[in-house]
Amino acid sequence: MHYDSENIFARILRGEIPCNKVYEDEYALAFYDIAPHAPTHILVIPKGPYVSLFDFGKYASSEELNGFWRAVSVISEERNLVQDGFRAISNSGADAGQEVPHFHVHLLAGTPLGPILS
Ligand code: DGP
Repeated sequence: MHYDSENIFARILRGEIPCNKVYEDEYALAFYDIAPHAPTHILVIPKGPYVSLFDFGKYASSEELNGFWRAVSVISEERNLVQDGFRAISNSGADAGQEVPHFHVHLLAGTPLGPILS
């Protein structure tokens, strides 16, 4: 796994670039996407240096995995995404169009999102 420590989310984690923070704990940081695709569009990223969903699942410790996914649920509940529903997406690699090489989960909500697989 090659991790570019100058990617934009690494810089946000180090506080070098501001973000509109939604949530932070030991394992995860969440903030609003700069170019939202839904009324609510939150990005959740792990604190550790993982490029993609694949790398996160392969290399993160059980504690990091648990902490990150627990944070996703905490955020979903705190931001009232659960009742009406939300979509979680992670683009992994070139064919998925991943732009930022630090694993992240998009949480989209606030409107009927339509079918994604057809
Ligand atoms: P992806 O294509 O899955 O790698 O999505 C990257 C997302 O990151 C994209 O929706 C736009 C968002 N993004 C890129 N740069 C910044 C930034 O500097 N701040 C914030 N808040 N979001 C960013």
